Amino acid sequence: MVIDRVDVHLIRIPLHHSFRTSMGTMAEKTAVIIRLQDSDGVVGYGEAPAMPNATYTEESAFSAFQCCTRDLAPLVVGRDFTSAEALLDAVQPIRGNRFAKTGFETALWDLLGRRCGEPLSVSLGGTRTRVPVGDSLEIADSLEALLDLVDLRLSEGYRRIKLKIEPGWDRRPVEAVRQRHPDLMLTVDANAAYTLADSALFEAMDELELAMIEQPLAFDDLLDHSILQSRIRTPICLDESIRSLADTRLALHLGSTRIVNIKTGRVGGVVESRRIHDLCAANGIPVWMGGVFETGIGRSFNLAVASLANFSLPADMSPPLMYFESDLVLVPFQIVDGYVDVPTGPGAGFDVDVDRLAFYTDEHSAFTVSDPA
Ligand code: OSB
Ligand code: MG
Repeated sequence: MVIDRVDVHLIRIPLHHSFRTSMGTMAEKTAVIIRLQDSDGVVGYGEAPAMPNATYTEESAFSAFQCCTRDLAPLVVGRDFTSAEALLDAVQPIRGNRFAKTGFETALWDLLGRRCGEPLSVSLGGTRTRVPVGDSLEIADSLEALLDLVDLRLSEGYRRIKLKIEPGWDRRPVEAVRQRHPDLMLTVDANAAYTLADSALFEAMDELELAMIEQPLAFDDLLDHSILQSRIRTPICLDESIRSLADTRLALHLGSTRIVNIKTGRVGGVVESRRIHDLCAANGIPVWMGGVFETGIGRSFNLAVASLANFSLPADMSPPLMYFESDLVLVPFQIVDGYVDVPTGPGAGFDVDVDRLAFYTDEHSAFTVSDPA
């Protein structure tokens, strides 16, 4: 089985509303969608769910598109892969660029699963059949608007609420939500907006009984996180700082984090996600599946990974149509009673809407094996 054809699509989908965090305001959904086709005509799709700008990690969807077309596709087309690990070996010469690699790695998982008719969660050894979900709430225009949105999400069944915070929007909104919902599983996410000089703020937050504080400090500073964690009772959960198994080993060694947010895209794919999951499980560190506003394609891989046993906390798994004008899969997943079912179809278990993929494609490159002369 040889990868005969690679298609790289840069997609851009309008949002219903922009989404504001300490990283800035996101105005559109972007991603790179990878389509792999093998010599038997079997097709797999994957998603590199990178943001419009390099504000979350060093990659943007535009840089990921460049990496996919210039660096990765030539290493993949014409090759025969029997496992995701073999593909990761082939792209190993390319440094970093984990979102871009995830596009290819997930597409191969989907293709291999379709070839043998096995759902990805089964291939991975997942045990959960459904995943509890929480929502991530943007920085609101007012306290009233925030409180109304929390009420709405709780009425929709969400099992955890995460508030995006930044300097000037932290103590007051978090206190207001806690006062109104004393028993809610409540978390905050700073997306690296603070420094150790803000320790007093986080010490004061201990009394709000947050389930975790996500990435309070710089994206690349494990040492400061370990110092902050030693000063507060609330668990720190690293997001941006965990790019790999090696980062996770160091963070656990330093005591920089007590919970780990795993995102398939941020860590370079399903294989690395499972390695991080296994290491955390062995060390008694709970993990949960984060998100980067994936389409239904990327969310399906996240759901399969989140079927692993140590994914014990609610995932960021709101339906793409809550944010985007349109999704790229034919059948969007539903939240039922605060849970989303793990897909059971072959591969990642979705069907791509090829017309919508074409409609939202801004740039496209195709690679084929040239026929021998
Ligand atoms: O920090 O978890 C984050 C979205 C984009 C980039 C980073 C983050 C987020 C979210 C929303 O919080 C998660 C989602 O529902 O996809
Ligand atoms: Mg985060």
